[in-house]
Amino acid sequence: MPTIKVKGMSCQHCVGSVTKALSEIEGITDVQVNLEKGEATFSEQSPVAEQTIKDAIARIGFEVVS
Ligand SMILES: [Cu+2]
Repeated sequence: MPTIKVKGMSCQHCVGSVTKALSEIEGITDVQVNLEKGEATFSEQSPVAEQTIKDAIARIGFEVVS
């Protein structure tokens, strides 16, 4: 499963926002966000461009760091 590092999450509300933003991307399912690690993992049902993920996260005020 792909794992991304998300910068800026501080509480369960942030986790909810990131989970929702990722889940809404076409092709992404099974999103799991770990607040302590600052990580999100997910399944890709179809290939998703890295930029699409970065944009979705940036739109809600967080940053994907790699
Ligand atoms: Cu928060």
